[in-house]
This record gives sequence, C-alpha cells and structure tokens, in this order.
Amino acid sequence: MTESTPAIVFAELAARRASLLARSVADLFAANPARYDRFHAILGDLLYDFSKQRIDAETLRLLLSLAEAADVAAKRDAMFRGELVNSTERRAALHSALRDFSGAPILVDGVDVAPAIKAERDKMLAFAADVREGRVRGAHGQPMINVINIGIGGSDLGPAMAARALAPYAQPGLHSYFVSNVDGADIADTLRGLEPARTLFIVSSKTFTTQETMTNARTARAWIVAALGEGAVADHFAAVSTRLDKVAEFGVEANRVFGFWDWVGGRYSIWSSIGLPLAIAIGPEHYLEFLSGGGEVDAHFREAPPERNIPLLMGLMSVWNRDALGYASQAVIPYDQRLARFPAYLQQLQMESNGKSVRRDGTPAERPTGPVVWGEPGTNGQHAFFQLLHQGTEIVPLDFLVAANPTNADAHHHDLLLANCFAQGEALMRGRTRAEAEAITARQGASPAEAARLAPHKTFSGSRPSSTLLYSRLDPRMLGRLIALYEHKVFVEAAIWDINPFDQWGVELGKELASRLAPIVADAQADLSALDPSTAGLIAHMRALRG
Ligand code: G6Q
Repeated sequence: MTESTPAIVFAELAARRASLLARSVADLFAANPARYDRFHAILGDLLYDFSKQRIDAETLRLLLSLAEAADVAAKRDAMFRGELVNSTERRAALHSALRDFSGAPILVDGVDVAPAIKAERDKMLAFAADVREGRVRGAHGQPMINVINIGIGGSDLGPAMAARALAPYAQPGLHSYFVSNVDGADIADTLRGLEPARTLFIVSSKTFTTQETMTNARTARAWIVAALGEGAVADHFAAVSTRLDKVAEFGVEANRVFGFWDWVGGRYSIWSSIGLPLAIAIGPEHYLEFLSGGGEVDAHFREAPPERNIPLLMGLMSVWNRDALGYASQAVIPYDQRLARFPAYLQQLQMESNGKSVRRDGTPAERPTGPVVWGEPGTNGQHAFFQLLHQGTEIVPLDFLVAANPTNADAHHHDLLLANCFAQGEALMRGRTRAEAEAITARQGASPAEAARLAPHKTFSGSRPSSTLLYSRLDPRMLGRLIALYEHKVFVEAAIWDINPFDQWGVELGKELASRLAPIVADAQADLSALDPSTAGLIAHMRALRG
C-alpha cells in the first residue's frame, strides 16, 4: 500500500471542493439530522461546534487523514518531549511545561527543568502575594495601588488581555496598567494623575533590549527619580526577563527579578513569569487555576481521539477554509466584552506564528499559509463590519466565543448577548433567498415592483462558515483553556503546512531599519541622500512640518 502524503490528500480535498460548494450548508443540515451531533466536540464544560462549516463527513475524513499524512501527532509529541522543534533558533517550544502539574520530569537537553520552573513560579507568586497584601511598599513606606507593566508584543498582549478578561477577579483598589507603545502618549496618558509613591513598575522583556520597552522603562525611571529620588528605583521596579545581567544594570534588585527560559517563545510566555502582572491582579490561586486550564487542554490535545480533539479540529477547519476554499482571512468574535483584547492576542499568536512563506527546510511553502486574523467583540461588530460578513464578496470564516453564564449578575443582558451570538451564526449559515426577501418586503406593504427592486439588496447567500466555542463561564481556568486551544490550533496548521511556527524573522528587517533611521529622524541636518526617494521625501516633509 502506498503511504498517503499531504500533497495527495490536498488533491483529494481540492477535488471535493466543487461538490461541496454546489450544496448549501442549510441543505446539508436538512439532509442529515445528525449533522450537529457529528460535528461538535466537548471538553468538560466547553463545546466546539463546527457543524456550520462547509464540510461533510467525507471532508472531515479526508482532513483527519491529512493530519495523519502530515504526522501531526508525531510532531505534537516531539514538541511535548522538548525536542528542538524551533529549528531556525535551535530551541524547544516547551511553554506547555509551565502548566504541567503532573510531577513528571521535563527534559530539555537532558536536564529536568521541572524543579526550576516550580522555583521560579513560587518566587513570582510570593511576590504577587506581597504586592496584593501590601508588603511591597514604596519609598515612602506606602503599599502599592498601581501596577504598571512595561512590555510589548509577547511581553504585553498576554497579561494585558488576560487581566481585562478576568477583571471580576481583580483586587479592589489595586489597579493594573499596561504600557507598550514607544509613542510617548502611551506612558504619558497612563501616568497622568498617578501617585509615584504608590506605583510599582514591572519591566517585562525577554531580551531586555527591546527599543520600545527600554525607552518606556527609562521614562518611568525618570518619573520615579523626579518624584522620589534615585534611591527609590529599587523600591518601585521589578523585572521579568531571561537576561538577568541586563536587568541588574538597570537597577532592579535580584529578588525582584523573575526569569524564564529561551524555550518559551514571547507570544507563548503568558504562562511564565511574564504572567506576573496577571498574578498580581487576580492572585496566586486564580493564576494557578489559569495555568491548570492550559494544562487540561494539553492533556486533551495529546490524548483525545482525532475526531473529538478540539484543537486538531480547529486547525483542520482553518486549513480547509484557507487552502481548499481559499478564504484568506478569519475573524474571531467573542460575545464576551471582557475578551475585547482576545482577537488582538490571537492576531499575534496566529499571524506571527504562521505568517511564513517557506517550509522548515527553507523551500517555498506549497500552498497559502497563515490567514489574516482579526476581530472585535459582539454585539458591537454587528453594527459595524458584519455587513461585509453577510453580504460582501469576501467570505470570512468566523469563530464565535460565548459563555453560557455571565460573570456579572444581569441575566437579561446575557440572554440577549447569547441570542445575538446564536442568531449571527444562524443567519450566516442559512442566509435568505431572493424569493424570501421579496415576500418579506411585500408583506411589509411594498408594491410587487418595489419588492422586486429591493430583493437583490435583501438577499443573503448563506453558507458562510462559522464555528462556535460555547463555555460555561469566563473564569481563570476557562481563559487558560481558550488560549491553549488556539496555541495548539496554530501548531496543527503549522504541522500541516510544514512551517516553523515558533520563530519570527519577519519582524527583524523593520527593527533594523528603525534603528538606522532613528538618528536621521532626530537630527534635522542629517544627510538623506542614501535613503530611497520615498523615505527621503517623507523625512524632508516631516522636517518642513516641524518648522
Ligand atoms: C513574540 C515576539 C515579540 C516579542 C516582543 C518583545 O513571540 O517575539 O512579540 O515578544 O518583541 O520582546 P521582548 O520580550 O524581548 O522585549
């Protein structure tokens, strides 16, 4: 028997495309009353419904065989074993180790890192408790009431998103802030009105060289020094980094520096000491629940059978939509206001991980890889960009996320929220025919001619794919699960595309050019002749605008 390869299965999937597109999803539901039962999967109090995707049983069978042909399970196991799956940086990708409470050894280069993970986490959580309970005091002996994380990208998006998501767990009177942008407006607006004597900064940077973070950290330092004197720096700063030498130079005391390891990628680092601002906000116990939620998904990803394995199915739906159906973007719409930053978080996770054009061996990718990922919370999006989702010429597959139970007391609001979420999925799937549109307009009192004129505008094609993640409530454990689900979804896509999801060389060029241009922008006399004409023109005009 010849072994199947991804290319062979992709060809089979491509061959199914036309027949699937010829039938509406509403028809597929009508033809198969068990469709929903077949196309959903459950992990405890979380459900993944993918029955509104443009698939049938044969497509799913082929997609599962694609995962086999691409060795997804073997690649997954290699990642969990700590192999150097990040081949271009010769690193493991072991963020899962940070949420592994099994007690089993975790080997990196033959060394068990489990004790070091626990020690660093204990130290970080003890500090979080000290801040919360007022034992960490400022230069004037007052407890801290403001905690400002300074970081960017992976050292910002995770804790910022999660602190917002878990706002109901925050300690009253202890305020979290996140400063990331080198635009001075970010830190200026954050510091306005805050009391330096009661403000703690956490400088979060894996490398401790990132231009934005170092610039903001120096501004914060100057703000503390101006108000409280040079001697106050040690009291008002903590740091999270893998570069302990550089942190010491900045003046942060060793007992306030929390480390992690190069086998934790920036966008996967919320589970490491980078989670310190979150741990301060929600407390060590809740933070540990958050980690456990991620760990539960690891176990599920490793153990659940393929046809019930949620991250595997999420990855397969994404690959189907991207490569077989040609949909270039995906939207994530949380019907959960506290997940407002989740789409931005996923944007980094997915686009930085899978925005690649070459395979692991450096040869060109054989088919389109990472889609454009974007989104905003519902119901707000319904009143903005949903028009295009329903009637535009682009088809955008959606993930809806929604909790069955509210975290606040108002059940009426929550019923409306859920009704809207379910209604959007239904409307996108079902659509409205021209005849239906015409009949509705006629019933509203329009003349037959007017009803016919308006009908094309009121017609919805339907069969627009969406999946729904429906969970009990947004608590720390559930947030941990949601993040880990998407991490593994991204991993599955990368395994199928044979790309390395753990590096990010694409951000380098812009960084280098920004460093080269910084002195030229700052110096009104600097020579522009070596620059390309557009960049030179922009800088010349900037100079004119500055007068
Ligand atoms: C994430 C990326 C990137 C990184 C930031 C911050 O995977 O590598 O977003 O997290 O550039 O880097 P530092 O933590 O080193 O400051």
